[in-house]
Amino acid sequence: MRRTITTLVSSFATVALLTFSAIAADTVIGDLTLSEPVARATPATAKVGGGYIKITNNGSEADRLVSVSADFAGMSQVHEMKMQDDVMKMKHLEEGLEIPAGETVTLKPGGYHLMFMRLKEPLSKGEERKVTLTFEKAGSVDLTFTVKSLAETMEMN
Ligand SMILES: [Cu+2]
Repeated sequence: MRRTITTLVSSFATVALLTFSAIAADTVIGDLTLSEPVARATPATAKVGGGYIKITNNGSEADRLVSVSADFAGMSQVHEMKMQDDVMKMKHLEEGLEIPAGETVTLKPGGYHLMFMRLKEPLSKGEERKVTLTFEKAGSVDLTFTVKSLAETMEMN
């Protein structure tokens, strides 16, 4: 009898742990799995900020991240950053960002990213901010982005 109770208690503890870790769990929408949504903290006077996320397409057809919106920014876009004539340049991906079937596309510093423009207020470390991503096939999804410091976001890979 005592053994049964112990087993019960430990399985309750396991459930509690799983529930707790689910707070930062991946978001699944259609064939896509979205993980580690992070926004970069901004200085008080900054007018732009960046957002990063991992998008995995588990389906058999490509999808496309077509738009992003956030109520803390006047305008949000999907950007690509790359070297052009020895200069790092940012480009608005007007036709969106393709997420090929069976692949993971990572938005991170120095590459693809979400650009929050005309910021209405600074983004501060530790905050959680709602951002909506819209995909051509999977549709729209609201995500909670955790705001991290510049140094923390530079360590992402
Ligand atoms: Cu940008």
